[in-house]
Amino acid sequence: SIGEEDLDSDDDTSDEEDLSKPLQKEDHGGDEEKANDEDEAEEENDEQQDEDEDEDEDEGPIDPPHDVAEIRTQPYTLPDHYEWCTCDVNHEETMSEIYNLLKHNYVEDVESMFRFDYSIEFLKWALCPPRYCPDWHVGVRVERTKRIVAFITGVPSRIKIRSKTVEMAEINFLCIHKKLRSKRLTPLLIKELTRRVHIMDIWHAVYTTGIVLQTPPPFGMSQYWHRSLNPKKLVEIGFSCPRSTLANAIKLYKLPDMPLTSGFRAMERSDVEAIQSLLRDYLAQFTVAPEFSKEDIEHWFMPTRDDDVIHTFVVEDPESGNVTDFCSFYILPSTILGNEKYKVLKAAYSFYNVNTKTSLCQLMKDALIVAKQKGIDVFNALDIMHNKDVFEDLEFKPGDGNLQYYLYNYRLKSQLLPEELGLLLL
Ligand code: MYA
Repeated sequence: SIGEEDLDSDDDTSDEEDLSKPLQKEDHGGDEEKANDEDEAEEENDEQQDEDEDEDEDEGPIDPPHDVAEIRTQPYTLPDHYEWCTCDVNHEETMSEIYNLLKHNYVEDVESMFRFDYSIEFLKWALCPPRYCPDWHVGVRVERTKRIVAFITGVPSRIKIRSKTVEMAEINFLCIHKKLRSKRLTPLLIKELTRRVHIMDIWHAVYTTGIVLQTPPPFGMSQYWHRSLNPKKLVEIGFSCPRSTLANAIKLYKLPDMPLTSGFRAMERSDVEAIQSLLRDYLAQFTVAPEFSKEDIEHWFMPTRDDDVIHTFVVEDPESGNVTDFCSFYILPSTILGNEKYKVLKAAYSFYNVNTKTSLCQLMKDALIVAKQKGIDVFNALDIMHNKDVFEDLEFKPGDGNLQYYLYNYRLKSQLLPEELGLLLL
């Protein structure tokens, strides 16, 4: 039987039978799978035809939108013993199930030293932006035990690609229980989510992955850089290699106790419009970037009182009272795998930063200072937007993690450089 602890543990194999058999059977040609394949073949033919028609367009949608009435209303068929579920993010028990699935089975670094540990509050924030669609939070359960074993999500977003605005779904949190890997459940999850997105008359998506996928090719690639805030712990857990002595590292990474910029303070609700306008002007220079409504800004940037999820700081000009700059970062811890002394790596990730008056370097330094005050061990940033400009001065070091950017059903004429990317996915 599939006990709760069995599925939550990392190394248990007692439920192997229950979890894998039906899928293997279906893999070898069950009727339902065949029915799905036929649907798929038909859809692929359509797509190919449309692609051919659009051949000489070097940039834009690949497949034109369909009539929503043509989209199948029934979910795709899962292998025997599994069922789809729509995960209600406002349901505490469901959220703790998803949290546990991800905690034990989501993204790890290449050496399996760390695994993302998205908090429940983080997941709620990430999955419930304005206009979110509950149907796009898709899970797969074992029919008998109701255990969640796979997950994928989408949230709506407006993405500006050069001068065009495209309605999209941002896809994230694709996860399959370790014991159900390599059984081609992923294509089924993607197909079912695609159907649910299409039904809402949305025909494009954007997503990032740590690995390079073949089709479609990525439209952009970026690299993670890391700024040590707690060098002793980072060396002890094997995150950083000691370059010289620990004493030297501590000296190198020392930061002032308080932010340096006068007028630097936590964002308040009354800053929403200022941030929206600063961000709109700033993001205009990038080839691909989100467009945020006022509601979006409030959702994505406003720190919530009790949560350690998103932090935004503004610089309010002491003379004019205007907000001239802001920086933001989100908190995403990782489980440290197999370390006796430390269990959690507290990491902050740079989100969006806009400077008009303060230098970007000083603004980001203040972000490091407040992150350090919050007990963060490492501050991570991608080399997108203008981030690269501050890495050297602020002692960021390049990491071995890359992030690939993809668009679904949209072609760009050439691959973008990191500095042309103005989009950050969680
Ligand atoms: S990225 C985060 C992905 N999650 C993890 O890395 C967590 C740990 N890993 C796992 O849970 C599993 O290993 C996963 C694969 C689930 C990744 N994106 O089921 P399979 C293809 C897309 O036998 P498994 C994120 O969340 C692979 O190339 N496809 O494989 C964004 C192969 O296809 P093909 C992926 O190892 C997600 C097929 O799956 C990925 O058991 C964006 C094998 O399936 C990946 N990260 O499970 C999803 N990894 O044979 C796309 C493998 O064709 C969204 N594969 O090469 C597309 C837009 C949809 C919406 C459209 C709306 C209009």
